[in-house]
Amino acid sequence: MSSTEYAAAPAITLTIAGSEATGGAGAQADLKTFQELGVYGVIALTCIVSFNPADNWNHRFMPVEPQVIADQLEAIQTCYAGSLDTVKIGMLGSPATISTVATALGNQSWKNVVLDPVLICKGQEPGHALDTDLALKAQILPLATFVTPNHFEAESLSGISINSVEDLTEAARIIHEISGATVLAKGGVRLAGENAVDVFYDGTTTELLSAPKVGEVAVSGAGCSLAAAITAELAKGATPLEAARTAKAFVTAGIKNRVASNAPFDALWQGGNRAA
Ligand code: PXL
Repeated sequence: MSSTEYAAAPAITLTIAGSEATGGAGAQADLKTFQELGVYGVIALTCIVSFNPADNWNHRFMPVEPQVIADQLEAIQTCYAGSLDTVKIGMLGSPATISTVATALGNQSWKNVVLDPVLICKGQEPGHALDTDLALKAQILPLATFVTPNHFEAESLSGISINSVEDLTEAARIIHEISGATVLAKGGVRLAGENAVDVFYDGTTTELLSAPKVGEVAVSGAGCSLAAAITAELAKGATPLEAARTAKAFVTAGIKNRVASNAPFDALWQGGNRAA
């Protein structure tokens, strides 16, 4: 089914993610992407991020109590037992949240577990971020069927430094070996050249997904929307490679039609395809 056709009974698609108040990233981006692509989105909220305009737009980070995260997931998983088999995981933000989410994920079987391995939130205390990285790698990465690291996350997960598409391809291979998951490693604007290049690797197929860069400045919500679009397409039955291609086109259209704000970065518009 193409992304513009809507099923009579939409696929239920869960995101476990944080709120980013200005609407560019996080659960807001996920839900808008799900709606655009014709799946029924539900959210378990893990944290609330508020940019601080008075402090260089750093993130103020407020975790949701682990019990409240567990409660949300209990409600969702009970409501949709038997019909929910696709989940996207975004920002978790703390080791306690990661344990709670890992436990809830273990309570049922899943067809698609799409992990956007959000490792660093600007303004978080670095020691705390390291604990979070280790917990994510130990407890969530092994559950993932599809993982979408950006340049920084791909370096962290693979342990190699990435300065070229060849390096990014090697990192995608290493992350696949570690996790068993299909990998879409994103070069975005971080690698030199005219194109934003992402590398797809599923253990057999390597494919470069390339689109002309739209400026040289990263846009808020691109990573979240890409992973959410992959999630929506997988929920509708696309293959991982088809899902990655559709998601890349969705994000490219969203960046072309981005929303300006007074923050130093624009926000991706999930309705970008409608303007095309
Ligand atoms: O882009 C990563 C991201 C994910 N989730 C939340 C965020 C951000 C970045 O701002 O705030 C909640």
